[in-house]
Amino acid sequence: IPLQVLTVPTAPYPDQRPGTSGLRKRVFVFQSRRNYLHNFIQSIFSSIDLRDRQGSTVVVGGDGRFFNQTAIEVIVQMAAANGVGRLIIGHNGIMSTPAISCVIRKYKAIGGIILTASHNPGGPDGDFGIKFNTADGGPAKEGVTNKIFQISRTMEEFAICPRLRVDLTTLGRQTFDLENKFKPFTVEIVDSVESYANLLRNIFDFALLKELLSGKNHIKLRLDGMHGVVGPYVRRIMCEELGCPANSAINCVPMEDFGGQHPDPNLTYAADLVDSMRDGQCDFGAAFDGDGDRSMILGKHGFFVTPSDSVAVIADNIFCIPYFQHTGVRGFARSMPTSAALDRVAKATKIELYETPTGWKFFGNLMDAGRLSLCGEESFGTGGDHIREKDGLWAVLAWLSILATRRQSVEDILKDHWLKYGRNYFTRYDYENVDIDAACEMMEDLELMIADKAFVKQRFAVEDKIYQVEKADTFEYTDPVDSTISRNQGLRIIFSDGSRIIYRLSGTGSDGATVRIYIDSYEREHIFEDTQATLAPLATIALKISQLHHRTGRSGPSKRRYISCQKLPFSNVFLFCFF
Ligand code: VG1
Ligand code: CO
Repeated sequence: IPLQVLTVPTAPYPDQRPGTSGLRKRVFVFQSRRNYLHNFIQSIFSSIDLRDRQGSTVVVGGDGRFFNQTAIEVIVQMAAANGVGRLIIGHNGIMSTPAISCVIRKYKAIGGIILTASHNPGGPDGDFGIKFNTADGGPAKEGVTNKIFQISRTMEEFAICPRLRVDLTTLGRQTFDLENKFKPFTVEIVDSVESYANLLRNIFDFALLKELLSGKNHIKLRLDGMHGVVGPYVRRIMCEELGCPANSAINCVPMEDFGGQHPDPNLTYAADLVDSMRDGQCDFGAAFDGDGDRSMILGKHGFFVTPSDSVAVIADNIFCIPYFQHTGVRGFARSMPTSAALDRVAKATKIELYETPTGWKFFGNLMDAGRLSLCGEESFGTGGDHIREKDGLWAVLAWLSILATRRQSVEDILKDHWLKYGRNYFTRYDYENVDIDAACEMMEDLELMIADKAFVKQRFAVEDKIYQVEKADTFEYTDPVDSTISRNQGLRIIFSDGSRIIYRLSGTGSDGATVRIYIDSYEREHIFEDTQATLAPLATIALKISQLHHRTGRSGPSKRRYISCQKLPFSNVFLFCFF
């Protein structure tokens, strides 16, 4: 008997506006508010023109966090009822964000739904999230997310096929007959690791990497999956295919609550990896976030590579990656708060550099227009134009390709880079879960303050240093391809020596507000100093002019972790470990 398609009445919610990357809320919001999930999924489908949706292919997968499975069951029922012809779903409902981007492109899908709150904690008390990616494989652009939000605010009904049940555990095709439909609805459960591995095989020289990782003078790796989605990818690609021993992959079993941790690969939340690298047994380390699109790169003894430096080093050594030997290099890009290390490489190599707002969605147009090959964000996202998402494992293989070609350590490569270009010191302070009104007021007051003409040329003296404001503004971006303007993308104060203080409110939190302060400065000569000490005067200024502590009642950034400097062999490991 054909399955029944129902139209169910519902009431709209006012708060389903997608943030920097999708809708993120506490799990209990999805569980306790009637049809909260259904409403948002219907908004996604309704945002797609019926002609495009009818008979189309859509990809679905998630990072395996709590509620992943429940959400997929609903999405399958709603996709069928909304005219989608074929769903491609990751085995057991699991697929990393970069793999989904790859699969959308491979199957020419009209888009994909990614169930993840990325680096936010999971489990029944954690966060759940839904991202929508479009046909190019990238996060939906603002035009689309605004449309989804508008629809969600007036939602009156949704369509669903309530009796449709899909088996996520068996690879292969399942078909379903629906009432009043000529063609059956198809679900294909795919092994996304294979599609993704195939993509990487065509980008990197796997024979060279295999020699580096398991040949005669092989190096030793430690890869921390942080119980996120990347585990199966690490095991298959790094261990089975490239020959890393099984014990080099740690925390590589995906868990619904990420083992109770933040699956956020930075010095704070991946501190265990950094600690375990201290003994010098391993030459290279990496940690990944929940959905596998970010990674942190470490050298021997836990030598830390900032993401801003990481993308610059990859840019400077880009021809160690065979893919770029074929495609050539079209352009580089970084998000505004990311340090200008990449700019120096772009200038030296005479390659165009774009500065975009925070969020991967801003890179897509440039890539589609053939103007961008490599880009990165300070938040541990790095990637190329092979897909339209940042890609944690890709970044690891990019670094390993450089190591294999140059036969140098991570530390030597980075130090050489600083010697060649000078060094951009960078740090970020996160104040999580602060009062929304206090945060907004602070931003508004700051905006007024820096908009005042008298602010420019103002001088700040801290200890023996004097900083003079050269420029201060609210970052605004005009997309070079379609001229879309994105306003309010963070407040910038730029000093005459090029140092910067940036204030932004995060768009990925689920509770209260998160204030981010980004600080960076450039040094041509003093390149082996301690980051926090070097940036301390600017940090003092940043806190003073915003009165952040006073306004939020905080005495320091979230999850401050003190590491005694003496214990650390390297000067770029910070006093305070935010990252
Ligand atoms: C954060 C990062 C941003 C990143 C975004 C999504 O956004 O700062 O660089 O693109 O997360 O990453 P925000 O608005 O909180 O600063 V992911 O890996 O969470 O999808
Ligand atoms: Co992520």
